[in-house]
Amino acid sequence: MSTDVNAGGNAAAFERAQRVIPGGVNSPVRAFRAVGGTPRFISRAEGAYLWDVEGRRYIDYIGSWGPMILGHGHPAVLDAVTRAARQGLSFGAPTEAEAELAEAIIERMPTVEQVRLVSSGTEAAMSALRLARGATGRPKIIKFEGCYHGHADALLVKAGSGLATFGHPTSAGVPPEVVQHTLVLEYNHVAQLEEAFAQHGSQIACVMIEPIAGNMNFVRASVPFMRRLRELCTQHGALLVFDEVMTGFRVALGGAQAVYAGLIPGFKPDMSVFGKVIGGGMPLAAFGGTRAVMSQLAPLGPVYQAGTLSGNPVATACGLATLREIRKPGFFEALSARTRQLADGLAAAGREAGVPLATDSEGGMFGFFFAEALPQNYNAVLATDKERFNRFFHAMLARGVYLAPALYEAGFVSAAHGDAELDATLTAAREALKG
Ligand code: KE4
Repeated sequence: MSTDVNAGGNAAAFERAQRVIPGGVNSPVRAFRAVGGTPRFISRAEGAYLWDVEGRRYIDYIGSWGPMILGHGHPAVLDAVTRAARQGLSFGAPTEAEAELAEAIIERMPTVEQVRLVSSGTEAAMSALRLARGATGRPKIIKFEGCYHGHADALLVKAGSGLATFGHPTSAGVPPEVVQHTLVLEYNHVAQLEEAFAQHGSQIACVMIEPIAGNMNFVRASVPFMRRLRELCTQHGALLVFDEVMTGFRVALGGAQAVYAGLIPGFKPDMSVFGKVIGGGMPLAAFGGTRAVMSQLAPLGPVYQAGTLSGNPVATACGLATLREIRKPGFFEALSARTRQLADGLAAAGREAGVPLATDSEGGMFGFFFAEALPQNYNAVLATDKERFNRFFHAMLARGVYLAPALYEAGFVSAAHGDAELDATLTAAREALKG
């Protein structure tokens, strides 16, 4: 069996993969089904760049969907990972590095007193959900249309038929009774929040939210909405769970909760979910909260949660090396400025071309929509020009710029993206928008 997939390029690699892996991918978004065409099979990455198996180079704005905030192959990260690997890949026993990483997370997230390390954002969100239910003794949860918290059954839910009715599964294989306690509301809709708490307040264990929704491309929770959400959770004894898998250590060193604490005096979530950046590209995520809530977890308390590779020493070393770099003075200021420069440059290119193009960014995360204004909820995102997005995606890919292959995904800039990469990106965008 040939192992040299370079011979036939991306198409041959895709053909081969589809024979042995469903859809040829290990995560659906990678298959390019939202934008069409053949996915690029990556052979290597360095700095701000990816190379595919045909040797084509791309400026990378996916960054593994967020983790690669330093860029690919940062020397300090590679050194830490190599050294850790030589000490041992996995022990199934505690290591000091896990406490060090927990300390590093807590140091930057003052609302978090303790964290549990796991291996994926799905696992972290699922565990946070179980913990919220266990800590409150309540069954019901609220999530929002357009927010994604991984693929745990209870979170694969779309809005019910009427206001404040319970959700329906978004996936086959999820029995309706599994999601009967999941209420799905419209993002940024204060009246629906009021109604849901009025009807179910004493039964609601938690509200889980992406504070800046990167799974709707880039939609911010409004300040009035977030303020009211905090008030209602406090009033009814529900836990406010910030899913910061994407925004944590990405939109600011202190995550989106730092952004909202700057906008709403005294604001803080009750629990937080992290991933992506804290693993630096390796399988590592976490969930955390107050000591009182976290102490409900096994082995201390009645809420069970476990994992063979949780806190894996190599992944932990990768995450620690990454966090050491991003907390250096000036790191986030430079990354934020660079990302804002990109977002503003894309908007300017839209204006020059006479194309409605709304953009936004926070820290090292950005989004853009072919629309006159930034959408405020999922339905508004659906109403943006998807066909134009897909044409733009392919026009940019052909010019060596790799954007997220789906309208509903955010983009990510790394510290390795410099003037040359931004200039090339904006030149490509001006050309692509003429099409
Ligand atoms: P993972 O299980 O994929 O590590 O994390 C799930 C998750 C949880 N919460 C948020 C806010 C997330 O964005 C994610 C995963 N993000 C997607 C990108 N939209 C990962 C890419 C993929 O599914 O392949």
